[in-house]
Amino acid sequence: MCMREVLAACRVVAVLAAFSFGCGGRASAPPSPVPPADTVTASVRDWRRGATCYEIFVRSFFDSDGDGIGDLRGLTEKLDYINDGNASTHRDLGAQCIWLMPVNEASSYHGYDATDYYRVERDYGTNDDFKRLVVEAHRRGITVLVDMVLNHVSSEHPWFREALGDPAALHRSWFRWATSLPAERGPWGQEVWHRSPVRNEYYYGVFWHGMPDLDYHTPAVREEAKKIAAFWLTEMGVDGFRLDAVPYLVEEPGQQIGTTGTHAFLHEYAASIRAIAPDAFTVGEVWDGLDRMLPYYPDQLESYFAFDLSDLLIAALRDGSPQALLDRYARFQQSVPDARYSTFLRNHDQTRTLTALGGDVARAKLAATLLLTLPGLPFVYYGEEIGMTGDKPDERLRTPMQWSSAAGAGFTRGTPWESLQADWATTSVERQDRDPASLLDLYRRLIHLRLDHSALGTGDYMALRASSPTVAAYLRRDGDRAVLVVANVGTTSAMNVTLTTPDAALRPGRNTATRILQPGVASKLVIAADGRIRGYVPVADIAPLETWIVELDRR
Ligand SMILES: [Ca+2]
Ligand SMILES: [Ca+2]
Ligand SMILES: [Ca+2]
Repeated sequence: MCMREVLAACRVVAVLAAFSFGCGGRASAPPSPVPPADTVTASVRDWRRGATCYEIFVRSFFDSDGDGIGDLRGLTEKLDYINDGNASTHRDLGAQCIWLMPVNEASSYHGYDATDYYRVERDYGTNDDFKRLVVEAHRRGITVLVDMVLNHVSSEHPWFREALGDPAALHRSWFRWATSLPAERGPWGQEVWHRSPVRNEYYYGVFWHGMPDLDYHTPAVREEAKKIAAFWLTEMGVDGFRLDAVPYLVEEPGQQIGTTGTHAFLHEYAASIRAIAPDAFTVGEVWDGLDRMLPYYPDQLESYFAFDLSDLLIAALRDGSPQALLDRYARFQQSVPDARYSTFLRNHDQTRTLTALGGDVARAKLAATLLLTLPGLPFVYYGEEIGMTGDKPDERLRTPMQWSSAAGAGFTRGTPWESLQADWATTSVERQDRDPASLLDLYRRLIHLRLDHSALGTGDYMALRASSPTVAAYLRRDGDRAVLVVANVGTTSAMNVTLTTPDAALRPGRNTATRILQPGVASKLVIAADGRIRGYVPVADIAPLETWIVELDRR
């Protein structure tokens, strides 16, 4: 999907015009009555505790048969790279879950335009290949999420072909039609009513003419969406879904984004999933700021991606200024029920992290360190862990995984479906695998650290005031356990930086401060009777882009 361009356009409009008609829309209140907020079951919480997820584009991950296209058997072969299922080994990435971009049969290479929701994309293999992948993932403790695109189908989908050809067709009411061209434009000013190629009429498609929107006012469409979810949960064995473009699901007169109808449908859809699979996890794409995300809680999907935090994290590294990032995390923690938000650096619609950071690996390391020590459920986009690069167009954000310096980057023994990035021979898993200074090694250590330290995995969050504007400092606390992170996002050393909390942070007493990612100790931290941290200097000199992650231990 090309969501990025449209939303980028939206933001420009909003900023330039200083008002936001249409763009982003006015978020409606969630439907009432509201059932109990806590719909997350204990076992769902279990796999999420300290977990990191890994986003995969199957077409680009690993090709098992030499046709140049990544496939499900290839992904199954590479599962040990993601997680080998053995808690005592740390040479795997350690991810506890995978999100697969669409795997259903579709028109386009990316899969966001389904032609058959009940069949795996034939380039990727068969339904049985998918079931074997799920069995092998589960054997390793990996939760499997698949992308689910409900807003629209491909214009090649049989439902739409039939409805287009015959006004009396069974699926006619599954789409929206008009006999004359409506004046209505889309949320970012685009054409949304498209001329039928077969008769004098128009149909609605918010993204483009090749993706007609389904009409969720039609009860049979809502039932079909639930049936598709049931199929993937019970027949195919998945553990949940990443839901594409959820704000656009249900149109109402004069309103296309975040409508009351959309919230009502998400509520109905999530309830139907819970009835089938109480532990299923759902994470939605609401590409907007925190305030526009909040109406999607507490009783719709479990989680949503925090685009705000992603943008602010990249900006903090670019600008050498972390304050806005730290403040926004605090707002997320305060506003989102039970920390039900998902974090990431970049996804398949965005310039890759290393490219966004000007190719500076030290900055990419610090970005990973912040992402994986801050709260939320973090997602890592495949290849990010080795510093793969890529910029628009979309295909270049989704290039084949660079496994080795062998021909085809070890991705295929044939010709890759999309050409490799120019640095494929030097930036690879093989090159970084045994290098303790590599980005890959850092990702592995951080992901395992998050799993092993409950303060990082599930602890609360408190930002500290630092005397230097380039230093990010925060506490993660879980009961008596506490981890302090101090990072210099600037390009010069931060000398004798003092840290302070406005409120009580820890129990009174003396704490040792031991570094947990590298060897080393920071100064002792003495907490006075009021529990505040005052003028604490953990270390005399924090180098540019250096982080101190220290475990505080009360003695
Ligand atoms: Ca293949
Ligand atoms: Ca392992
Ligand atoms: Ca729609």
